[in-house]
Parts: sequence; structure tokens; C-alpha cells
Amino acid sequence: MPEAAGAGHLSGHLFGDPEAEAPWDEAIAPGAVLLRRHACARAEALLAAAREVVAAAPMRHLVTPGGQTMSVAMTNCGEWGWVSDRRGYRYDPVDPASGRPWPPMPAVFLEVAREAAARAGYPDFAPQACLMNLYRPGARLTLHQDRDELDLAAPIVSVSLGLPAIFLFGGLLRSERPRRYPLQHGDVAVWGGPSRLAFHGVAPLAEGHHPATGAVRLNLTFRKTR
Ligand SMILES: O=C(O)CCC(=O)C(=O)O
Ligand SMILES: [Mn+2]
Repeated sequence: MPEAAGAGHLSGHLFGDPEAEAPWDEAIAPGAVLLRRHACARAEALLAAAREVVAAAPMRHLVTPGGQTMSVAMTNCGEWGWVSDRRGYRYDPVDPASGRPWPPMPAVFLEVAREAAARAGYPDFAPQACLMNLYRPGARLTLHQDRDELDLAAPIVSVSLGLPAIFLFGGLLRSERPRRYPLQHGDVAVWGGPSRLAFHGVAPLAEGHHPATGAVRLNLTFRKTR
């Protein structure tokens, strides 16, 4: 990282943690930004809330319409949950595993998502869905667009917790070679506007240990579905 971009990150003592970095922003494409370490200060609260969601709606490996079992385990909270099965991809207000509505979106989830969106230039973000992705070593997400939402005016807000991952972020065509961005604990990616339908994915997770999550990465992806 260039010296100028590195300066000033080590002011975590302001937040009482001498190891913590102050957040900074990294624009990656028109309408797309990585808010580095933005969620660190609330990571513990996010993880505690995530555990409660998972207790009510356990992580599961969904099957794609093509019949492949996804390597990433998923669950949801909020009004709508993203699901996949042999019939296709869709948003469903009911968890098909339990027949009950998805757990409500925890307040801290909404706060972090709204703040991140506003910081990235998308005020008044009102997500109705939070897809929670659990990556164990080897799990990956192939290049795709988030396009099951009826409202494409709202951005996607994506929070990384735990083990680092390589985020692949390309253009509006699948054929465009994606750039690779390491995502760390507390990083928040926001993409919308001209980048809303950018192809993106996550490279296979490397083995590791993170003090906050152990051997896994948790990603929270917030969407306005309609
Ligand atoms: O895990 C990530 O960082 C990205 C997740 C994602 O692209 C998705 O859930 O659609
Ligand atoms: Mn996605």
C-alpha cells in the first residue's frame, strides 16, 4: 500500500484499542467502494446478533437450480430471505427449512448497513433482506451478479467478518477479468449506481484462524429487494 494511503490508520487508540486501525475508504469502480475496517468497532455486536439469528434459522447449504450444492452455507434475516433450490433463485418471506418467517434484522445490522451505504453515497438505504454467508476453508462464490432484486436503484452492502478472503470484482460483462481485493475483518463493500450489476465473487477461502470467528468467514449482504 502506498505510504500516503497507509498514514493515519494507526489511530485506533482513539477507540480504546491500540491494535485497531481507523477506517479508510478505497474507491474501486464508479459507484463502488471498500470501506476498510468500517465495521470493526461493532464486530462483536454483529457477531453476537448473528449467533442469535443462526440459532433461529440455522446455516444450510442451498442447492442451485442446476443441482449443485453450494460450498457457502447460508441463512437470512429480515423481511425477505434469498433462497435457491431446483426451482430457481428467489426472495421468500418464509424460511423453507422451518416454515416460519426469517428472524428479524437485528438493530446493529441495520445501523451498520445504513451508515456504510450513506458513507458510500447512498443515503436512506432501507434493506429488507440480509443474506448471511458462512465460508469454511475451500468455500467460494463463483462470479455472479446480484440481480434477483426488483429495486436496482439501491446498492448492495456487504460486511466481512473473521477470516480474510479475496473479493473478485469485475465489470458488467462476465467476460471482463475481475480485479482481486483482499477483504479483512470489518471491511464493508458497497456497490450501486453504475456498478450495481457488476460481476463479483469470492475466491476459495484459505485456512486460518481469526480471533473473532475461529476458522470461518462470515459475510452479511444487505439488499433492498423491492
Ligand atoms: O461473501 C462476499 O463477500 C460476497 C457475497 C455475495 O456476493 C453474495 O452473497 O451475493
Ligand atoms: Mn453477490
